[in-house]
Amino acid sequence: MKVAIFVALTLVVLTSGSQTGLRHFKGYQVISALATTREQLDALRVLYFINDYDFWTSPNGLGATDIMAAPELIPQLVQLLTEKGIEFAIKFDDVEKLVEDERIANAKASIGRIDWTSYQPYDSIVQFLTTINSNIATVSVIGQTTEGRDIHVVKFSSGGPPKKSILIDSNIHAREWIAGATGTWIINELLTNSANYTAILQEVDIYVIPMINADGYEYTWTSDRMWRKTRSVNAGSSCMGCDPNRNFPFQWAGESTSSDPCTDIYHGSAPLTEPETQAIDRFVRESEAAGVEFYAYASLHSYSNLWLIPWGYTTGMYPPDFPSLLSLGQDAVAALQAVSGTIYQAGQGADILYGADGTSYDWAKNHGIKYSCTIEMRGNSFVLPPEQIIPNALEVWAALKVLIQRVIETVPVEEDPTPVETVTTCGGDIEASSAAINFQLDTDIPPGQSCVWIVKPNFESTRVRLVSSGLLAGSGIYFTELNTYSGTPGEQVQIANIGQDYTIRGNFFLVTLTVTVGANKGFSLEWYSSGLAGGAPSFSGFASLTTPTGSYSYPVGGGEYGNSENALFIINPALAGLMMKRAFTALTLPRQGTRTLDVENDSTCSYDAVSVLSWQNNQYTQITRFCGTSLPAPFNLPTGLAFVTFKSDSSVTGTGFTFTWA
Ligand code: 0X9
Ligand code: ZN
Repeated sequence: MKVAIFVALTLVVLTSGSQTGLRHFKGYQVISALATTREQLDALRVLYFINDYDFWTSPNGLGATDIMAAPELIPQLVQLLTEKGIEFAIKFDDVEKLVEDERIANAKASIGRIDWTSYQPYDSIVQFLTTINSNIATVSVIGQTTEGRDIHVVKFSSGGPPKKSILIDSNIHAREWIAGATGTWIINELLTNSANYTAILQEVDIYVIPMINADGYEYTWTSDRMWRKTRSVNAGSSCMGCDPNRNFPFQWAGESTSSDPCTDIYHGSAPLTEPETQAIDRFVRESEAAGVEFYAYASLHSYSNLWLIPWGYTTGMYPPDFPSLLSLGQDAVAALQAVSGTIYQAGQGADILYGADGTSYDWAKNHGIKYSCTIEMRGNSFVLPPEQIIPNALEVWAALKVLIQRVIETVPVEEDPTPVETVTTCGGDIEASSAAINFQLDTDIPPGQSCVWIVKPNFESTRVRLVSSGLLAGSGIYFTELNTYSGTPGEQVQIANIGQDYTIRGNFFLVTLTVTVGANKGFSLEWYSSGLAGGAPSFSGFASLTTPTGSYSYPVGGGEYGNSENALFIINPALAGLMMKRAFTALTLPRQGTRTLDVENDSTCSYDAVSVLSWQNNQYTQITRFCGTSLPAPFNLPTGLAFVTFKSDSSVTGTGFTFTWA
């Protein structure tokens, strides 16, 4: 009896906030607000940037957003939601209880003896790492946090020269405790069941950084359970910390992050201001300098049950190999679900969650790490009951094993020794690992002529070489990468010098020949793809429009267009014959029969959009982009060569559009 009382008293001391300076959440609520219109979403975004509330999830697309509000701010939040007609539900009516329950559960568990039935403070994690003694694991320190805590990496390798490598990190965000617990669980799994991983470790090296934001994490234990950022000091502000997942140097400081140090999405005064983000950046670069090639990067976060794929900085933008990343994500979440039925969704980060600039996974992808992802693990809050640590780890590990397997299967391919296909026509659709374009080698090409070839190489890196050319100055051949998901042109290279190698990355190119004045003759060029498999680009609609005047309607045959469409229509009348072409005078979108312009409307056309890109000054320039139901005024396509792209997002459709040219 006495013993029981003693235990109870100890618990009170351990869990009493006032004794330890812990932030209280008495009366704090988490309100889940459902934006069903763009106007409602905009109202939530205004709140998001004001910083009165702690947005546990950010408002971006339509759907639910979790907002934590202090008791005194709840009435005005409720009033605003009601005024805007935003449906809401109280998800947690007392955050204090949520946090307190977790503290009690953890206090019962044996701090210091890490067994994944409780969460562990930083020191306990370090203790676990320092006891590692294994011939497949090496622990090293990759940097120190602002407050001087070591950031560790554990390398798993069967030895020998560097193998294809996978990097997993945890707890970029302090309050996402399940991340660090999963990171250490993975380390323990690889150590204690090493026999199961012998074959894997013959093929790859695995690096795990189990705790990046150690200062923030420690702070969540000692002071504020809902702390997200680092603990750096911001000059000129009393607010501390930077969101490390907005501090990476790709798309840094865009519109979905904040320059206010007091917000939870503060991007820092410059990219990589934080020692924690520097540590990752430096670790990757130094490893690469030592011969390591990272094929995958997985950043563990919580919550929402999502497998996020780049790009995350904005909706509708996709890396060229997005199809292969998406198919991996879908396979990974299927394997995850098979473990105990937990349902995850895989998709582009901004499309399925919200836009976030300067994130680690976008940075990693842009740096060249093929399979880069962010995993938002289980739960409906940052407080996941400790008895779910192991079930969560088991399913996430199943997903990560799919990732590892994909890396094992991902083998760079060498170039073909000679082109496997030869094309001699003005324009064409060339889907091959290599090809030669031999166009009018000995015959004149009339001034004004243009040709567009669609090139789909099967591998991600394409080397182009001009073998011979009779083109005069002013005429040119250009390889323009075109992103099949966003319909936007990427990198463009002019192939001008005979014998020079030009290397360009992507899965889909428009190859454009423009001939201006004089007696041009044709050319011969070859291109070879190599490296990693590209992932087949696909269009939901495609047309090559070569008549001097015409009209084209989409969807062909009427009805509504679908969700997630990406269509491409090339307007190049010169394809019809080798004659001087009339310049376009107008491209209009008239009503045709019962069809009007009808594309989901929003002020920036970021959901569904028709874009027109005209070839001028030797590049494809977007000259208009529209949505809604108001027809744009007619416009000129000065060179007579253009393309129209159409894309739709994952909800709301319309009856499409018609355009004419003359
Ligand atoms: O906002 C973040 O940094 C991540 N979510 S979290 O709740 N763990 O903070 C998500 C970043 C992933 N990318 C995109 N959402 N685009
Ligand atoms: Zn996070």
